[in-house]
Amino acid sequence: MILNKNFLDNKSFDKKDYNYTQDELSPGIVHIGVGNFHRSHQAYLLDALFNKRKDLDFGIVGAGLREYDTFMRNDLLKQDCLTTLVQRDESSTNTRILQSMIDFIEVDNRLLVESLVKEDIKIVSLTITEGGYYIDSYGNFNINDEEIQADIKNPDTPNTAFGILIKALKIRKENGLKPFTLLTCDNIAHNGDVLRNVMIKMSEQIDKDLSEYIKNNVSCPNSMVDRITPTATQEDKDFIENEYGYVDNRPVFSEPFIQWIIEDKFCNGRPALEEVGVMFVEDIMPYELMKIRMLNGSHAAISSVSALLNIEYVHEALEHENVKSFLDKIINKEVIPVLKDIVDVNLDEYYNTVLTRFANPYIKDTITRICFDNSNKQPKFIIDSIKDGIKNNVNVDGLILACALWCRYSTGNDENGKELDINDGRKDKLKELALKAKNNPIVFIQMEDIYGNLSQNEYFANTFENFLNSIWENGVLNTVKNYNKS
Ligand code: CS2
Repeated sequence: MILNKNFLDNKSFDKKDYNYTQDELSPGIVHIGVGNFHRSHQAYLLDALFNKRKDLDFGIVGAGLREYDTFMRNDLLKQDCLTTLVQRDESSTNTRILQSMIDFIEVDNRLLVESLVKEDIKIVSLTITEGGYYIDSYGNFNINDEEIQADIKNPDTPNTAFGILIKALKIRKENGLKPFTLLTCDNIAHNGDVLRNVMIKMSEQIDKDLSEYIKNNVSCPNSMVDRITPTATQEDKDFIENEYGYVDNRPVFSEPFIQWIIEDKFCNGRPALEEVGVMFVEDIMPYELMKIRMLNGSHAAISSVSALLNIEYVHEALEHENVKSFLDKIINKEVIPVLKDIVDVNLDEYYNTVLTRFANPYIKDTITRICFDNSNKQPKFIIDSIKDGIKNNVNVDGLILACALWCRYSTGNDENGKELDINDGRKDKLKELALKAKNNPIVFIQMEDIYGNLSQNEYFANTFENFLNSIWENGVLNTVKNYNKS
């Protein structure tokens, strides 16, 4: 039996814990990019709020633009848009059926625009990945990108998320409706400002008045989102079937930890998420820097070395003495010193929490997941820390070693010749350059779209070269050990 609306007939679930039904919700949020993270995070928190019988007019409608979204939509519609969320650590397994999503728009750009112009939609939230914002390595919007240009030339038949949002805002304006808030939930520093900039720059090329209107009326709050959410495995699906007797084709397994901090700028109302622990602040910058550089930065720092050492899970990476020391040294000596004057939080404590979360073996977070799309993650999670470290005269050798390890990883094979499962849109280019870099290291860091002009920095270029040479001559483990000892 597939999960469905009558799930409360299942004896495993207690009616007392479910204080609302999907039928009581009405659509208020369209979410673009319904993956695991959206469901473990935003959908979970809204479910908690609805369960307090608050703001039932903020039901989530799922949406997407890619083929992946069609599969997700088909699966979710078969189970009435419900999601089983299992939160796990060593002391607890907490299962809840989330009902906060009530529909999923067909993956068709025209239909998406139609949904976005409905008066009830007050917020459009997005998880479209770090690479989805067309920003270059200098942090600028790449307006010359082909897809963006195509939407600028044909604004009535847009294909990018931003073209679609601009068209919808235009129609709302013409129809005298309030605009929606654009709430990005991607791990990018100043994510709201980045999105706002894309919307303004792109609409300027389409319709100047509309662009002014967007600038003055649409809010794009910055936010910091956090919950580690690996992809569920077949074993996880089996767990649900064996434990509860139904099939969820899209269950979500996450850690118990959750955090969402948002700037309180909503142009068309918002749900009272503070009632379920969301923090609303005036300035998000310190929190996002802390999270992106320390948590995502830690993932990015250990990703390639762990893959090269044949480590399967994040918790196992932390059990590996040399990987753990490598990470400790990077965070304590290279990342925290740059952040400590900016962030008014105890960063040592924060790092300890990160380590405890990474050590959770019950969520089985894979090294493959944290290696995914590294070419979009390295710039935001590692290279920004390098640039700031250099500016502040902080030694960033370990972060540069992480770059050299990523270069070695990008060759596609480990030291035993085993093929690495590289999942990156730029995989072929990376491989070509990584192989060339064996004899000529600089070619890898000359990838301007990733490293900006860092290759012209003598310290960066020399250190990268020395580490890469050492990796090829002395091996991955010895190079890391030498850095740890230095
Ligand atoms: C991870 C994130 O993608 C990654 O490499 O660092 O997915 C991380 O697990 C989340 O941002 C946690 O909030």
